Amino acid sequence: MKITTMFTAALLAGTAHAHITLDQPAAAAGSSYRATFKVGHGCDGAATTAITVTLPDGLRGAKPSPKPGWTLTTTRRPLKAPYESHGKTITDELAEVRWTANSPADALPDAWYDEFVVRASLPAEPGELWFAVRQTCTEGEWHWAEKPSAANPKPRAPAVKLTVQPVAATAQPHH
Ligand SMILES: [Cu+2]
Repeated sequence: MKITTMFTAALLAGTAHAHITLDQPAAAAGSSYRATFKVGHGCDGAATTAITVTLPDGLRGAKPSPKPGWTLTTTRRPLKAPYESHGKTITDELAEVRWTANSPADALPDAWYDEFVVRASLPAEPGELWFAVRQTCTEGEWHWAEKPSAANPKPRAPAVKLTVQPVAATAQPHH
């Protein structure tokens, strides 16, 4: 009886416990995508003071949204394969975005909810993109960076997955 109760509780926690996820976990290849990272809780009750997102390869023209009360910092990395855009050769790309609360009063309490946004163009090829997210709190942190595997299908701190879908055959022509 006790074991059954614990198992049920764990299952409920698994569904109710939202971790960090995307508002739109799937989008069409080649589309302009608004990656909205949903932060539903802190670290074991502690308030969130920073969110750091590592972007996967393959996005183009990624731009983070600033947030009132949070300082936005970014790092860039050189591209393995530079490309042309608007008549310019693009040789580097956004690698990491960090939002840091300006003061304890700006931090996100465990009981509150907020969203952090990066806009980017998705790759032309369908597939999976994985974002690693570091969630820093007043005490402790989460590093959402584990990819599910056969050995560990439900990691404790999963990375954030975006499914890039094939463009539907019925899609409207580009205009
Ligand atoms: Cu969670």
